[in-house]
Amino acid sequence: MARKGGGKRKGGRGNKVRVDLRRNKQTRARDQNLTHELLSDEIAAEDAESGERLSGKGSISRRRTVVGVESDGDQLLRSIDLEGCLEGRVTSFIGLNCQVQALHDGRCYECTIRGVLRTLARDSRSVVVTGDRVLFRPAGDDYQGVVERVEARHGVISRNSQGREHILVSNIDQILIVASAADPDLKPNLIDRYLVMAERHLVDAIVCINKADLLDIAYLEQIAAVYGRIGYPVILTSAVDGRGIDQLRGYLQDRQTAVSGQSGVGKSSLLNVVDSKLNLDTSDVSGSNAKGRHTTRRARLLPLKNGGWVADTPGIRQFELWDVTLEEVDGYFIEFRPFIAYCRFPNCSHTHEETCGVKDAVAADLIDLRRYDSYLRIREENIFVWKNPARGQT
Ligand SMILES: Nc1nc2c(ncn2[C@@H]2O[C@H](COP(=O)(O)OP(=O)(O)OP(=O)(O)O)[C@@H](O)[C@H]2O)c(=O)[nH]1
Ligand SMILES: [Mg+2]
Ligand SMILES: [Zn+2]
Repeated sequence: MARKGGGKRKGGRGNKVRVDLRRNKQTRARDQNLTHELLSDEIAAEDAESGERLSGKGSISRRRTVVGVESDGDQLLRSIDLEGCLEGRVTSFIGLNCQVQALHDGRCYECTIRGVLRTLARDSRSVVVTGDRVLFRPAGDDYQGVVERVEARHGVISRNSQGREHILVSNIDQILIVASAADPDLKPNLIDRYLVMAERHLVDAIVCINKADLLDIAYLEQIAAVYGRIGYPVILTSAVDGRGIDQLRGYLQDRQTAVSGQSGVGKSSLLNVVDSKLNLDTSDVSGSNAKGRHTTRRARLLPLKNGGWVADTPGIRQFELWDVTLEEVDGYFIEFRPFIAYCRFPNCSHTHEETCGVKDAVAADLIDLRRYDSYLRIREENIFVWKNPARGQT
């Protein structure tokens, strides 16, 4: 299906980054290769002359401008001597350490991250994230290691966190957007934001309205029908009475799923019912404002007994979209797409213009009025925060 927006990011090669280079006390060939690959020829040549190498260890010795260290997908991908490295998947990440599961035998390693990866990353929060595929070098006898390379990411769940991209999880096929019928209240606009993000990253989305035991089912079915008509799978679930759980299990089987939504909607509770082995922490929503307690603190990738992986993610307070330009938003409301062709102006914002296919479709009840309102809100609320310097947006 043709998509408006959502194209490749600009930038990548040729970006200049000011970094701290570290003096290396080791002289292994690997580091020489790494230096050569990571830096421009000019700097590599200088390093070779001066006999300096790059390493994650040692004290900071100087600052240099590094050229071309980023590739599409925000990854640092340069070949290094990979002898002795193993392939793995990051199952959780905390501070500067991560847990990596080796692909070949499923063993878990506690890994640090090669210093140069940290140094060159635009945002230290995203050097390595849960779900990443990595090459790591085992070290010591105790299942420890060092992440040497992070493979290109696809299917990320990310948000804007104080002007930076916060990637919650990577390399997923689909997102389960969990909302709750009550406690906390159902917020369809939040579902719509997640859907925009899913469309932006070409990730499949399933809408899950949990705590269906707490509210009139007819009302919930109405909301669910809106998403169903657009083409998104929708499930009404309850971790308490078990409704919808078999269906949910079916959706999760053999897929890589990020489970996201506000704190307290029951993400961890649902996963515990889907697979009792997971045994995730849950806790009551607090007080009269029915806010979640942020029980899940970090994204963790968990294998399901029937096949597939889920990433239980922490509930987030505020979900601001990252790297979605104003002009792209309509393309991410997928039911708008057929009607955009009838707008008079190619850059129609579907707000004030007179001849507008989208507004006509809303008037004719072909587009749900609440979804259209959501579109307007997302445009208005985020008009000042959608900035990705790499894409040259203002
Ligand atoms: N009535 C009802 N309560 C539920 C249901 N699912 C979860 N709860 C309750 O909702 C509260 C929050 O559940 P959690 O599973 O911790 O929510 P979460 O989405 O993982 O929250 P964070 O980890 O903070 O993001 C707990 O008290 C659960 O018992 C449900 O289907 N019905
Ligand atoms: Mg949780
Ligand atoms: Zn229009």
